[in-house]
Amino acid sequence: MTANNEMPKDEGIDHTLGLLEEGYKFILNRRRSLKSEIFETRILGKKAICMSGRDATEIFYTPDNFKRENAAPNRVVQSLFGKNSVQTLDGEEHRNRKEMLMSIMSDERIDQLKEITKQFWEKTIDEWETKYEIILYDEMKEMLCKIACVWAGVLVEEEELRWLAKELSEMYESAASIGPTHWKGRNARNQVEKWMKELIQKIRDKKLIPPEGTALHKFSLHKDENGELLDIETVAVEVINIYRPIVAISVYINFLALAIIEHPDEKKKLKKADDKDFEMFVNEVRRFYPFFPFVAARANRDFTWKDYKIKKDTLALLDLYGTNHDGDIWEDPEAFKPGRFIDWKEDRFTLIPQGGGDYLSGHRCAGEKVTLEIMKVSLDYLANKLDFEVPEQDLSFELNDIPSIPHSRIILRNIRRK
Ligand code: HEM
Ligand code: MYR
Repeated sequence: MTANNEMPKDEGIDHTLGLLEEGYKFILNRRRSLKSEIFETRILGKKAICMSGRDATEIFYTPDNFKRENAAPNRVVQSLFGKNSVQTLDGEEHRNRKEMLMSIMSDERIDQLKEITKQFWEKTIDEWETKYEIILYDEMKEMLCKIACVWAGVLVEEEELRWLAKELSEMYESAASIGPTHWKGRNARNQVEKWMKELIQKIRDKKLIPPEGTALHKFSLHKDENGELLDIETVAVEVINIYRPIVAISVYINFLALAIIEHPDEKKKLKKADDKDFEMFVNEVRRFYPFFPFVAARANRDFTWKDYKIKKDTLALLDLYGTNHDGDIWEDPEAFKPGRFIDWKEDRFTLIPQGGGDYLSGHRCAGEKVTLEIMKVSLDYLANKLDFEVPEQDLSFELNDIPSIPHSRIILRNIRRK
């Protein structure tokens, strides 16, 4: 083979419709039919290469191979990420911004977050015990929004909190939608950014002083690579980058509940679980269930991979869902088996529901530890500390709905502490 090999092609004029129809399996289906971990396609009228699997993930996250400038679709920037957000930065600017984000992720701050999460679970259960039934997804969005507010450093009134939880969830629920749903997300971003900017202005004017070490405190005072304070809009975008995804953990908590409902044998094993057992279960939920489908970047230079030439600026989509379901990496990938992680040698390029590569310096999710810890605490409550009934409902979820959430949002009835 020479480096001039022609890359396998997804024939046809445009495959946006295919993406809408096949959702999370769009890349995986083509990887299988074209028998290649890399292929070319056309989406939204543009040429893109799709990459999947462990080697692809390593290439994608090797520093300087890919850049984020001009990579994410505008609709995703306008709803999910925010303008000039860390997700869209490269080089020194990214390094400085990422350092700011990671400065609130110390072990001590994560331990505080675990404590806050436990306190809110206890409070929320008190409320649930007075109710006939609850919709878990809706309850979790509000509980996680409260947790985010306390952890990030600013308390808000109950009514405002309900509003905030709704707007933040619309941002991630609408990111991949078209039409009115998508506009809901853009509108939500505009509203929350406005609200957040007022809060940050008060902090800068010393009318409000959030506790030291919190996101609001640190980000409001952070200096960029030129030694300047960030503009208020950018601070708002990055604080929202903490609040919004914490609320989004509600989707994973729905999948945790679904997993224990559908796998009672696995639930039983959690009775005497230690941290490692909880982590294995949580990792299998993050591997198995769909959430973030793929990430986008552009080639930062001309290079050759697997004998295919990739030209500078080519748009590339890395398949997160497909890599998590890759039979070359995972034995029996379509089975839900937390036990597969018992001897797992941690690999930054295989379990990639929240991106791959280096946690501190690359674009990998800044909130992966936050997600793991909130999920572990929540799993202990759902599996071990509560009794509930699961009334008849539609627990199914769609692989062509991005993000996918079980249809019933999970209704639990007669909840009692054990
Ligand atoms: C980036 C997924 C939770 C903050 C990402 C990326 C993914 C992801 C796929 C992109 C990786 C890349 O661009 O290569 C998720 C999922 C979550 C979650 C599925 C589950 C709810 C969180 C939480 C936080 C957070 C809880 C904050 C507390 C971020 C930030 C980035 C990011 C700031 C941008 C990192 C960068 O570009 O350097 N996440 N995430 N995420 N996530 Fe998360
Ligand atoms: C977050 O709020 O950052 C975490 C969860 C987001 C899930 C969003 C799912 C839709 C993303 C579509 C992205 C396409 C990227 C090119």
